[in-house]
Amino acid sequence: MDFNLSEEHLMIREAARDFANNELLPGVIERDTNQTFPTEQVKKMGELGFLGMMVDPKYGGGGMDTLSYVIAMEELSKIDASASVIVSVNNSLVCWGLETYGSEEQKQKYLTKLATGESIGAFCLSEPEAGSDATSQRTTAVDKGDHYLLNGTKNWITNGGSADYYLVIAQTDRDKGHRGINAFIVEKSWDGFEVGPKEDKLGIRGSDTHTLNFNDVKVPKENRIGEDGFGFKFAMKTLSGGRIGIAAQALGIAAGAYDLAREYSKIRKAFGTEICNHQAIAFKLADMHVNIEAARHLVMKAAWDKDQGANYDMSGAMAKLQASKVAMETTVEAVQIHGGNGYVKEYHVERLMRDAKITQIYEGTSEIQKIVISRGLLRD
Ligand code: COS
Repeated sequence: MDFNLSEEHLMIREAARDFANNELLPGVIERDTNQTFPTEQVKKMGELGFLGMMVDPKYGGGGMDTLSYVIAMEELSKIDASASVIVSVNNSLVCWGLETYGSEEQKQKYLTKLATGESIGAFCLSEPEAGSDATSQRTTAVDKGDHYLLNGTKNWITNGGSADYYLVIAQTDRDKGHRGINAFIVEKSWDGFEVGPKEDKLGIRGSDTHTLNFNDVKVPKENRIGEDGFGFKFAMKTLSGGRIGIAAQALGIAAGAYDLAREYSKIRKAFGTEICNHQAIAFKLADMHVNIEAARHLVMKAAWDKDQGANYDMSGAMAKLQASKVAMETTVEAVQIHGGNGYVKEYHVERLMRDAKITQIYEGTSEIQKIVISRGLLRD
């Protein structure tokens, strides 16, 4: 075993850290307050290769491994989780799904633009009545010969208003249950596609989350991903990798809050000394550090599993379950260490605390991760 990062991984960490501090930190509070999508920052992340990190260079990607991706996700998320979720969705849910299961034509037409950040993608599985219970898709895609007719509503879609291309999961044959579900590539400009209201969220307020409506949208047959009926498995397989990205995001939120709390504890004085000299604070820092380091090992193990070609359903779920719990606990403690200042936007930790909560909900709630883990444990 080797716990050292390679030169290349260290360089990626440095590049992501620099970008986060120089480009994401300025204006992060205002973007959160005003729910402003980080358009300029996303453009730059595309230029630097953060939006298609793992995609084969022949499709415009960085050709990197999953470990590189989680390292970058951690660094970006320390500063701006709204920006990092855009990175995560585009890399894990959209580019990976297309590269792994898309046809050559689909890759040439869509992946080449998504991997470079020229276009942005969204992943549309959740519905008003199909969140955790993902097989209960109400959106329909009726087979009309040379095209499908898509009708329905998708909810809580990250990049909902800003994406160009949408991977949409829909039911084609209800009698076949989950085996009658398909996944499609839908273009924003198509007739009948409508971006609905933007959500006013607790956290990750810079990312743009929308309801989407599909009213008789004609989707050409060649835009179906994989064989007829592959859509549910496509969604599950893609989400398994997405969960590693969100686990890395949660890790970054926790690590960012810990960094701020530690620095603050070294300058804030109470009872005649810096508060880090009080065990009440020092022990909190010790707990935070241990929890973060343990979560980091789970995140890296899941990434390593994926890079080895091993099954990562369970390790990804474990990483997300634990890292999101640590993100929540650590950010609450970081606010506590900051005292009154922790409740004030200027100190960043209140935002990180609000941002942390979604990591226990999206791409599978913590309860869903426990289903995946426990089924995995009891399978044999
Ligand atoms: N990879 C490949 N196939 C998978 C899979 C995976 N990770 N997980 C499930 N499947 C397959 C199963 O093998 C099964 O296929 P077969 O019947 O051919 O064997 C099929 O998918 C249905 O699986 P299952 O019977 O386990 O479905 P359930 O309805 O019990 O649901 C959970 C399984 C709960 C794990 C799934 O619905 C889920 O992950 N829900 C959460 C969805 C989610 O993350 N929503 C957030 C939206 S994105 S922000």
